[in-house]
Amino acid sequence: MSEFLVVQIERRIATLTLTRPQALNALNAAVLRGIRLFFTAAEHREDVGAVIITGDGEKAFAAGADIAEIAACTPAQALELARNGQAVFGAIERFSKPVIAAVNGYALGGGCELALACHLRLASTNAKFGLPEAGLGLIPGWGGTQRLPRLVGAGRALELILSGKTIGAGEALRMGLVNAVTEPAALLSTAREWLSAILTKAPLSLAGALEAVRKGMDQPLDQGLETEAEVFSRLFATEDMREGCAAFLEKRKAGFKGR
Ligand code: CO8
Repeated sequence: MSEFLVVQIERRIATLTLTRPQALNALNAAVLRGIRLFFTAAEHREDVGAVIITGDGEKAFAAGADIAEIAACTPAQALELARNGQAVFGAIERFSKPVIAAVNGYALGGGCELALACHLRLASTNAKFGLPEAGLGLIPGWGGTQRLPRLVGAGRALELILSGKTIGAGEALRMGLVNAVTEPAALLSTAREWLSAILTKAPLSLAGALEAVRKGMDQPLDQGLETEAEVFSRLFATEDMREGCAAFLEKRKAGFKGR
């Protein structure tokens, strides 16, 4: 997959760890390729029901795109790099199973954009977020100018993008950039607890909810409601919907099969 990624799968939760700590897990072409390969394969793997993305070491989730790799790019090469990274992060966003970023340190530039492409974000108390690209003569190029305003509003997004400042986990929580903050030692166990609870739900409901929210974010309200109705009605053709409702009525635990 990539020499800079490690995957562990336990009880249907895959943990994808960026392992380039000597460069603070900076995202070079090999790392991006590995992430793309992982998500392409994991979409069809029955032993993967959800994913955690985290960084090796105590210092960084990912300190951004590899600056050494992008520094010499021409505009045409930069366009290709931007589109490639956007496609990889888009594959995470469109993944049909829940993905949590477990942010264990610096999440800067492309690292912050990687976290933004995940469905949920959990930060340790030592996490630091920022989009410092303007200080490099750049702007965010892997979705930061689009996903951050959708998540926290244009004003707060521009505050981070224009200033390039780094914020801590507490401020990230207050502005809605992350879902929750934990002690560093509890980061992965908390992410696993969240996902274990989520994985008790019907898999097609999880996929449908991810689809409806993702599509609806880019649609006017009336179209978003149509998307919701379409996904909602589609679930009535599933065995799991019959099972879930029957289990409730029979006062027993549902046994979902993902169909
Ligand atoms: N790229 C390459 N190497 C990096 C990066 C990076 N983004 N970040 C850190 N490193 C390397 C350092 O060069 C250093 O290597 P070495 O030991 O060989 O000198 C090692 O990691 C450790 O880093 P520091 O010594 O700098 O560690 P500090 O604790 O002093 O500082 C910081 C930590 C504050 C995180 C600091 O490393 C830093 O500022 N890093 C860069 C952060 C940044 O600017 N990120 C944004 C990059 S641009 C981007 O992400 C654009 C995304 C869109 C791309 C679109 C395609 C064109």
